[in-house]
Parts: sequence; structure tokens; C-alpha cells
Amino acid sequence: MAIAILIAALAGATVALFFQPRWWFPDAISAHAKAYDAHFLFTLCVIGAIFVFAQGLLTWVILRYRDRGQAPSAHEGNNTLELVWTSATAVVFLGLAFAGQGIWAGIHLDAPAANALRVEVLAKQFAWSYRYPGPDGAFGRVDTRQIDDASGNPFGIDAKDPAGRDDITGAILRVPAGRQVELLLKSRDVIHNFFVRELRLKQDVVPGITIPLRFTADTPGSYEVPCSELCGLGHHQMRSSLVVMAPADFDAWLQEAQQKAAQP
Ligand SMILES: [Cu+2]
Repeated sequence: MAIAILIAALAGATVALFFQPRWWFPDAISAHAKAYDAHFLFTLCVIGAIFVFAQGLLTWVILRYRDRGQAPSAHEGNNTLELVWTSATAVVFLGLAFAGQGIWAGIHLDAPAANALRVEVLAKQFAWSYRYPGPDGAFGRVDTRQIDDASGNPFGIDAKDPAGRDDITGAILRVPAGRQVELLLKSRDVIHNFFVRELRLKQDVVPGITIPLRFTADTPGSYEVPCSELCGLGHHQMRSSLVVMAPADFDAWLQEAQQKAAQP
């Protein structure tokens, strides 16, 4: 009897926690993030209803068949019921996975927009660096032997390549609101993870390969970019910012950065 009450109370408290806004996601800042949230909420409602039903059933079974001093009896089970709930679980599970497929594919499989802003993201123990191609639209050649953090060249941009002379590098990711951004994620050492909560995006950064990641942020503001893969002793301090700017502000910033980069 006490166990039945405890189970019902725990199930009720668990469900109640989902109805308070205190511990919830921060506001979504892209269409993808909003679609992700809608799908998350839908999934939560479906599995929440099943959870309440299952816990209610468990409570009822404990109450109905509790020990009243009668002799124990054996039960053979019910194959039809087993078949029904196993197939129902499979249908719900696969159905939800297929329903969410489009949201995932939009980020990873759709071709980038023609005017997408391309930014190279370099992860290393324990910092993020960002590189913009400059007015020529081309990233300069890199050479691992020219990597020099102390003189501000974490990418190893080859000084001999003219395409690299106007490249803009920095420790903050600045992007314009409303325009698609294509990040090219690279790691210099171990596996890191690029994560922005407000974009609902999380992507491993793997040494040896370039991983594209696309998003269009629509709300100006500053958002944290913490490394989300334990990458060494300094992992906790590997964080930077994503700054989403109004398009005019971004253009002004880019122009100033280009002028600075053009100076010898
Ligand atoms: Cu890291």
C-alpha cells in the first residue's frame, strides 16, 4: 500500500516539474531551434502520457493484488498483450524518429545558401578561434609549421599566400542576424565540441576532418560557446561567445576588421 502511494506521488512530482518554467531551455534564436523545441515538446507529451499511464497502471496493480493473506497463485503471462505493447512501442519510437528527421537533415544535409557567410572554427586545447575569408572571399592557405599562438596565428595562415593576407581572425564568433552562416569546424589536437544552447546545436569537432555546420540566427545578442567534450585539464575554461549582430552593425564591424587586417 505504502509503495503504491510512493510511486503515485513520485510520478506526480516528476510530471509537475515539467510544468514550471524555472528549469527549461533558454529562448530559441533560430527557426531550426524553434522546430527542435516544438518536436521536443511533442515527444515529451507523447512519452509523458505513456509515463503517467504506466505509473497509474503500476499503482493500480499494486493496490489490486496486494497481500491480503490469500494463497499465492501462478500466472502464465499473455502473449497477445506482449505483442501489442512491444509493437506499439516500436511504432511510437520509429514514428517520433521519422518525424524529427527533417529537422536534423535541415542542418546537416541541405545545401548551403548562395550568400552564406563562411567562417572557419578552430578548436584547440583550450581555446576557440574564428577565421573570416576577408574581401577576396577565399581562405588563405594554412601550413602547420607556421602555427604560432603567441603571435596570433593559431591557424598557421601561410604568410606567402596572398589570399590569406586579408583573412580576419579572432576569439569571438560574430555573425549577422537573418543570414545563413556556414561554420567549418576543425580541431588542432583532440576531439572538442561546438555547442550553442540557444541554437540547439551541438557538434563534435574532430581532428583531421572539416565538419560543416549551418545555422541562421535571428535574435541579436551574446551567447556562450562552451566546449562540450571533455578535452583535457583546461576543458572548463574553453569557452567563447557567439555574438549575433544587426546586419548593419555586422557590416561596420567587418569593414573595420578588414581595414585592420589590411595594415602590414
Ligand atoms: Cu575542448
